[in-house]
Amino acid sequence: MKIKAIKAFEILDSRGTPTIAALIDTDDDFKEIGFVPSGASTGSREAIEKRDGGNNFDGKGVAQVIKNAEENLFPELIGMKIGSQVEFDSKLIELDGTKNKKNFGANIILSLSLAYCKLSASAEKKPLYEYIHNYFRENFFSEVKMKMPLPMMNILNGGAHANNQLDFQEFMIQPVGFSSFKEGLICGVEVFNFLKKTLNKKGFSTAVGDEGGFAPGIDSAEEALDLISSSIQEAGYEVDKDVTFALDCAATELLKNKAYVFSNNEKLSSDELIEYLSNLANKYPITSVEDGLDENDWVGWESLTKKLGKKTQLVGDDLFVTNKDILQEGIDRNIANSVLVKINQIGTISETFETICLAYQHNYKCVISHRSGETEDNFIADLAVGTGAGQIKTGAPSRSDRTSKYNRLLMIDAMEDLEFLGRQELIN
Ligand code: 2PG
Ligand code: MG
Repeated sequence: MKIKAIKAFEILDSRGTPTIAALIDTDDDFKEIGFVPSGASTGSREAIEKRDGGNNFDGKGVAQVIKNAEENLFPELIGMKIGSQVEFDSKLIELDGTKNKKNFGANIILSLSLAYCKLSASAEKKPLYEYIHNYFRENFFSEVKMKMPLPMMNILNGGAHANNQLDFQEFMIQPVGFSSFKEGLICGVEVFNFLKKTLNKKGFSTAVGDEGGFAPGIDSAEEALDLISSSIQEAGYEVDKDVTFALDCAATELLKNKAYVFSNNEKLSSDELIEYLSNLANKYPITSVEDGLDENDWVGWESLTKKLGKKTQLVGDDLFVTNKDILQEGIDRNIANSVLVKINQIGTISETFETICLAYQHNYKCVISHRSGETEDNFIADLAVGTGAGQIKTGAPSRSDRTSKYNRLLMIDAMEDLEFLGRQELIN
């Protein structure tokens, strides 16, 4: 099977911001589309998301990005064989010719890489997760097993994703005490629904933020965690035994002039923020902390990892930006113990595989993640299952951009007899 034609479209993400979908057509008439997500709190070393500037869509249009690729990139890809992701992605990287994909843009490149991966699965007449699994096992990490991921459900939103005073970006729950994905998800959904009731009763808004979680007008992490704790209990579950907490502090967004600045004007040094996080993790069953410190505060990250890394999953998002070279530096310096995996941070599926593989080789956990600006594409559900990552972060069970991933996982779970490890996926 070979590439016959490529067409790309300027479409909208879940925030109404333009993004790209690319359709690859083959000489066997198989066609697949890849849709590209987009972040709000981005790491500075992410691959470049290219935009047109100018007046349309407040400068965020991608029509020119597409036009440039139609003229200078697509013709080079016609006739390429389907089935070798590494070969295809290497060609994209070579044609772009820059380290961070700023020539054509990581957004157009990823749309092609995604569509190509889906086509390879179609060509083999395999479900996408199974194709990914086989390819990843044969070309990257042979010991991997397919499994259902433990969800990290972002049910209370703050930071850059909501219009409230809550400084940390994501207050997530992990249904750790269940023996199947479905039971875990049901628990998460029930807690989400009880949180709505709790917020209603207390007179808070139940409007939702970018990732489908509620965005009440509260301003402290403790208040957020207390509200979620009571919702867990009211839903009939036990805090810690059934459900634990995961935070994304997105601390890069908080750093101003060398201090972490909170909405109450409190300014914390790196050591003080580590102390605060450590106290929070003693008070509440927090099993995972993402971006607890700024992406450049590597000295701080060393102390944070020493202090919390034995008992808490410490996830690098802005810190590692799904880049294997940066992850390698982190591994060398004993920083964090887990990596957030976002396909558009690096821009191709093969490079995503490389990063996951490196993490596995060094015993770092992987959390497959959405972006705050998403589409209906549910590729990351298959990616999580196929690479056996063990965890997925894809928002609240609300808004179709988020539920499309959970729904895909529910279908995979119903079709396959895959293991689900719950708490065992986390450190200790
Ligand atoms: C994050 C993500 C996804 P964004 O920080 O982890 O939740 O947000 O896509 O805005 O970077
Ligand atoms: Mg993050």
